[in-house]
Amino acid sequence: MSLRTRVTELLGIEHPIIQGGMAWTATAELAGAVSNAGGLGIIGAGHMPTDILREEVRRAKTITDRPFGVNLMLLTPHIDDLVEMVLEEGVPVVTTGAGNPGKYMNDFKNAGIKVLPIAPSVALAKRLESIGADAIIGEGMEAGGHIGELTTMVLTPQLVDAVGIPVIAAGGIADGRGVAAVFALGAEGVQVGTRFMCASECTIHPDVKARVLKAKDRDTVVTGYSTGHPVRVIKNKLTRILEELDRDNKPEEIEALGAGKLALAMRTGDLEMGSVMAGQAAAMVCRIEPAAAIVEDLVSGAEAVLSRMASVVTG
Ligand code: TUI
Repeated sequence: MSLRTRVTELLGIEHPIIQGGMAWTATAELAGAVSNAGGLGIIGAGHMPTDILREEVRRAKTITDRPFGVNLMLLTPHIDDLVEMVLEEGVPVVTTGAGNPGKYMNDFKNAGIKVLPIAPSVALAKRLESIGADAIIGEGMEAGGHIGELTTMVLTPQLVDAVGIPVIAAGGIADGRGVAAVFALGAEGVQVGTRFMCASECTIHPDVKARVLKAKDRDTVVTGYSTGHPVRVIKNKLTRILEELDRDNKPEEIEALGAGKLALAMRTGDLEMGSVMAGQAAAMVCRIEPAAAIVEDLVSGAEAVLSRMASVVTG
């Protein structure tokens, strides 16, 4: 059995499982391993310098012959250079986050790149469909990192009703039950981030993996509402300081204090003053295992739930 949808068809992949393009976390090793396992691996660009991202893209090409993608974080100041590099390197798929990729859409389409923007709302998804997006990634606020306002449970069916292109659900999905649940809502694919943080091939600091494994249901918090770019992270000393600044409505100080803190967490393993971005599903991640085992578990778990549900229907 396998899960075949318009998303597997569109992307030329075996399973409709897309790995979230997490900045400072999703490097060529992880993306290549997910693509080799039949999903779609994504390299997270974040604020990465253009030449370093180019090296990541080239390394991914040596790890996998299968399609992979790059996530472009549209708030980064040198985004135009990153886009140009992605066009030059012939990256097959681009996902975008933290903004509207409209300005680049024609260039992506002319280069034959499949474009999967992340949208946290219906209005933005409709606009993106009208300018040529190939699918929409609807990300609920259960997700880690920069988030919108709506939950996956209410965002997904509204997106499915609003657009004709496939919807990929993201936020709070960490096992086959989550995959089956969003398929029930009409999604044709999933994007999973947090669980892939604990893939063996993920190159983040081992202390961060250990922290995710230890996470309980209420261990994440959203900070930075006053900046207009709220982010979900695991609670620590940094988030306690940020919450106070949020209460005092000091967005500039939050931006200043937040700079460089994601790398501090993911690369240095600073769990107290680093920004340990992870979704609510961190509490559901229980082991470190190869990316291929994660893809297999998501798919076989979803298949088991979906066939069990079909057998409940009688008459
Ligand atoms: O982008 C993400 N998650 C991220 S980006 C990131 S790096 C960062 N660090 C500090 C501040 C901000 C970012 C860490 N995690 N997810 C996708 C996502 N996109 N979530 C929300 C959005 C979004 C928000 C507004 C997409 C479009 C949008 O459009 C506004 C507009 O222009 O209409």
